[in-house]
Amino acid sequence: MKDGIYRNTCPRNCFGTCGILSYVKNDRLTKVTGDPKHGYTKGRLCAKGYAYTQFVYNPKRLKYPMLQTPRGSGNWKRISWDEAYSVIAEKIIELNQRYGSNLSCGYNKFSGNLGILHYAVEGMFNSIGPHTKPVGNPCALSGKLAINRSFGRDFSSIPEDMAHASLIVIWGANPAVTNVHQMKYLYEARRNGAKLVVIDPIFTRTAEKADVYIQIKPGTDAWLAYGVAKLLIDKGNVADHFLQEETLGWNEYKHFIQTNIDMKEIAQRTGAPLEAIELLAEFYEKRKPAVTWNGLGVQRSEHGSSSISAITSLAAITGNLSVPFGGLYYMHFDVDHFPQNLLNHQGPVHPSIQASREIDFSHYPRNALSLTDPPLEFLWFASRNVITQDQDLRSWQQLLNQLELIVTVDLYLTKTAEQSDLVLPAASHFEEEDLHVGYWHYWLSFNQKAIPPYYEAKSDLQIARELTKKLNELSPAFSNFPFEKEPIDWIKAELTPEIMERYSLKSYEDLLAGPHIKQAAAPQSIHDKFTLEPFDQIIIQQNEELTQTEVRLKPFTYKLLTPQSLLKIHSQYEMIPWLNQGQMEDIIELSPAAANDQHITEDMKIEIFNEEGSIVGTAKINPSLPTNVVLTAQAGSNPINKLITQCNGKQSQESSTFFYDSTVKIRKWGEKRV
Ligand SMILES: Nc1nc2c(c(=O)[nH]1)N[C@H]1C(S)=C(S)[C@@H](COP(=O)(O)OP(=O)(O)OC[C@H]3O[C@@H](n4cnc5c(=O)[nH]c(N)nc54)[C@H](O)[C@@H]3O)O[C@H]1N2
Ligand SMILES: Nc1nc2c(c(=O)[nH]1)N[C@H]1C(S)=C(S)[C@@H](COP(=O)(O)OP(=O)(O)OC[C@H]3O[C@@H](n4cnc5c(=O)[nH]c(N)nc54)[C@H](O)[C@@H]3O)O[C@H]1N2
Ligand code: SF4
Ligand SMILES: [Mo]
Repeated sequence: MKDGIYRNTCPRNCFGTCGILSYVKNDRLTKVTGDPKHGYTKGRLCAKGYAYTQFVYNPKRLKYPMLQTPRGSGNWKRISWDEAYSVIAEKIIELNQRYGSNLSCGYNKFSGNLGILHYAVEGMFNSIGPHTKPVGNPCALSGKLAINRSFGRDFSSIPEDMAHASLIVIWGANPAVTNVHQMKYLYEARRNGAKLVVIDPIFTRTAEKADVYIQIKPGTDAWLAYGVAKLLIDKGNVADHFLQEETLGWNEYKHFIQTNIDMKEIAQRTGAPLEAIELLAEFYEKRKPAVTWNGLGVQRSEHGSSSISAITSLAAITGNLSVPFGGLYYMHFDVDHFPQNLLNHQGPVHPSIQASREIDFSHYPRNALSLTDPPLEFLWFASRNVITQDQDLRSWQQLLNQLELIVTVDLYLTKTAEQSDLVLPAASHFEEEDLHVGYWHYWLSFNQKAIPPYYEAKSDLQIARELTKKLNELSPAFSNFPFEKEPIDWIKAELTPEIMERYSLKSYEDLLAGPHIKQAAAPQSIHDKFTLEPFDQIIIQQNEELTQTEVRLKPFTYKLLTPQSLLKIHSQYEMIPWLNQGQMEDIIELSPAAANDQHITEDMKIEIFNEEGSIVGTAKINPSLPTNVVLTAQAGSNPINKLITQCNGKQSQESSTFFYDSTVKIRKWGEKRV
C-alpha cells in the first residue's frame, strides 16, 4: 500500500459509525484520528477508536487458520487456508449428500462488524440454496416494532438537531458511555439553557450530568409515561390540533388514561416520587421543543415494547413531533433502503425445499436443538461471540456439543472460537474495503483498504469467495456465489442512482473525499424531514399488557442489570492494554440494603446465582443502586451471560432478547446454597 492517509469507518455496533483517518507508513498503521469531514463525529473518536493501532497489531490477534482436535481441548494446529477450505467444503458436500439439502448447515452472525460487505456471510449461505439462518434482532427488535406501530415505519430524529432542544428526556439510555459523540450536542443544548432529565434505575454517568434524575424500577417506564400523560391531559396541556388531525386513536387513549391511571399507584409502581413525575410533566408542558429519547435499555425486558410505545405516545401528546427541533430518538434502519446485494443474493432453487429454515436469534440454541429433519450439523460463526453475548448458554453448550463441525471466523480467539473445530482469522476494517450507513446519524461513509492483512487474515467477503471456489471445485455448481466480483464491484452496486441522489454523490469516489449525509435528512427543520418521508398518522395504542407491568420480585431476589461498558463494545477490546487491564471484570455491585441482607461487606468475594449457574466476583457496595438491583459488566473471563435466562419462555419470537429480565440471588463465596 502507498504511504499516506486513508479514510476508514469504525464498523462497530455503535451509534458513532465514526469516520477515521488512518496514517500508513511502510504498510503499517501508525496512528488514527477522527475524520474532520464527518459532520456528526467532527474529527473525534472514542477511546476505543484511538486505540486501533493496538487492536490491529495485538499479539493476541489470530494469524492463521487453526484446527483444534479434539474440539475444546486447546490442542490447536496451524493449517493452510486450502486445508481449511477443504475440511469445510467436504463437510458441507457430505451433509448435502446425506440429507439431500443444505438445511443441516447454518450460521449465526450478528454485530461484530456492521459494514454492508459483511453481508458476505449471508450471501455465501444463500448461494448454496436453502440452509438454516437466524432472523430477528436480539438487540433492538422490541423497540423497532413499537416505533413501527406508532409511526407505521422506522423513525428517529436527526441527532445534530438535539443541540436545539429546550428539554431532553432520556429514558433508559446511557450516552455518556454508549454514545459519546451525542454528548457534545447534548452539552450544546444545555449551554443554551436546555434541561436534561434522565430516567434509569442506575445513577449512570449520564444521570450525573442531568438536571433531574428519576430512579425508576426496571420494567416500569410505561407506567411513568402514562403518569406524565395523565397529568398533562388533566390540565389540558396537550397538542389538541395535532392529536385530532394527525393521530389515530386519540380519544381511546385519552379515555384509557383518564379511567385507568391513578397517580399514587404510578408512584408506587415506578418507585418515582410524585414530585419528580410532576416536574417532568411541567417540563414537557413548558419547554418546547422537547426531545424524547427511547433508550435501548428500556426494551430489553418483557414489557419493553409496551414501554417504548408509551414513551412514544407521550412524545406525541406533548406536540413535540410537529415542532421544529422537537423529536423522538431511537435508532433508524436506513441501511434497509440500500439494495444489500450480498444479503439478498438469490441462491439456487432446491427441487422440493422452498426456503431456508429460520431460527429466531433469541431462541437460537433451543430451536436449533429441536430441529430433526435434518438436524443442524454444521455451524458457522462470524461477527458473533455467543458464549459471552447470548442467553441460554446451557442450551448453547448442548448444541455445540452435538454439532459435527463448528467454524468461527474472528479476529481473536474468543470464548466461542475456543469451542470451535476451526478458527479462521478475520481481517480488521483497515485491511478491507467496505461501505457504512450509520443507525443513529444519517451519514454514509467509505472504508478504504489502508494496510495489507495481518499475517494470513482475510475479510469475510474474501473467505466467501474462496470457499465458493473450493465447493465448486469439489462439486461443480454447488454454489452460485459471484466469487469473481471484487469488493469495489459490490460497493458500486449498492450505490444505485436513487442512493447516489439521496446522498448527493456523483460516483463512489466522492466518498473517498469524505462522508456524505443523506440529503433530505440534513440538519434542517423537522418540517422538511416530514415532507421528505410523509409522516404517517401516529397510532396511539392502549396496550393490554400494561396492567401486568409491575415487577414483583421474590424476597432476596435481585434483578441482574448488565448494560454496556465504556471501554468495550460487548466482548470486543478487552485485550487492548490502553483500555482494559482486566481489573474491573469481576466486580459485582449491590445496594447497601442487599449487602446488609446477606451480611456482605465491601470487597468480599461473593457469588450471584440462579437456576442457570453461578458467578463469583468482588462485592462493591453502591449506595445509589436500587435495593433490588445487582449490577455487573458483560463478557470478561467469566461471562455473566451464563446467568441470563430464557425468562420462562415468555420471550416471543418477535422481540429483543430480555437481557435485563434475569434475576439472581446472592451469597458469600463458599457458602452452601439455600
Ligand atoms: N462503549 C460502548 N458503547 C456501546 C456499546 C458497548 O458495548 N460499549 N454497545 C452498543 C450497542 S450494540 C447498543 S445496543 C447500545 C446500547 O446503548 P443504550 O441505549 O445506552 O442501552 P443500554 O446500555 O443497554 O442501557 C442503557 C440504560 O438503560 C437502563 N435500564 C435498564 N432497564 C431499564 C428500564 O427498565 N427502564 C429504564 N428507564 N432504564 C433501564 C440501564 O440501567 C442503562 O443505564 O450501545 C452501543 N454503544
Ligand atoms: N448480558 C448482556 N448481554 C448482552 C447485552 C446486554 O446488554 N447484556 N447486549 C446485547 C447487545 S445490545 C448486542 S448488540 C449483542 C452483541 O453481540 P455480538 O455481536 O456477538 O458482540 P460483539 O462482542 O460486539 O462481537 C462479536 C464478535 O465479532 C468479532 N468481529 C469483529 N469484526 C469482525 C469481522 O469483520 N468479521 C468477523 N467474522 N468477526 C468480527 C469480534 O471480534 C467479536 O468476537 O450483545 C448482547 N448481549
Ligand atoms: S466504538 Fe463507536 S464511538 Fe468509538 S470509534 Fe467506533 S464507532 Fe466511534
Ligand atoms: Mo446492541
